[in-house]
Amino acid sequence: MALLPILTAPDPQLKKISAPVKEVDASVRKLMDDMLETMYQAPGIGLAAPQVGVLKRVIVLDIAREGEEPQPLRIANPEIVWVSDDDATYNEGCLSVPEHYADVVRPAACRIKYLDQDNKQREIAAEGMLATCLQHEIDHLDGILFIDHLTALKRNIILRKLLKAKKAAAEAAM
Ligand code: GNR
Ligand code: NI
Repeated sequence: MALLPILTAPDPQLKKISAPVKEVDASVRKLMDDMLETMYQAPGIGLAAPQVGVLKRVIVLDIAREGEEPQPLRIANPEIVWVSDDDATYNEGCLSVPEHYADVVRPAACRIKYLDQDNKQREIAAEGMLATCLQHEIDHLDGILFIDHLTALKRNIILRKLLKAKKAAAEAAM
């Protein structure tokens, strides 16, 4: 296993659309395992391949709480096949938008069709935190960050702060 560097906004890679995997083979399984290790270490409850610079439709999640049995999910080519009419609001964060949090409204429940780590077609029904997190991760595969669900004003305030922090970090490294 290996830790992968996590890209932060603004970064053009995070705006790109990722490509489906042909099948979940050993190399995709290794990517999933490296992403899980990176996610646990961050720590985070989800991670999408484009966040580590890999433009493939692969996501991993684990919404188990600390002290609970880990429940890693390895997902390729996720497709939302149903969303509920009712919405839910969660205060979201993102490893690619460090230290910023905002309320995002999304469908409260959803059903996702995907390929698991054994290349097997599966479907899951999700609600609550898992539904939010799945939609957040699938957004990443289409170049969408949670800040894209905010007003342009709020988004630009956050992006300017992130850019400033990046410039300061680059300056400090010289
Ligand atoms: O760790 C994460 N926490 C989180 C909290 C609320 C809604 C979504 C998330 S996902 C985030 C990790 C991440 O950036 N995944 O892309
Ligand atoms: Ni994210």
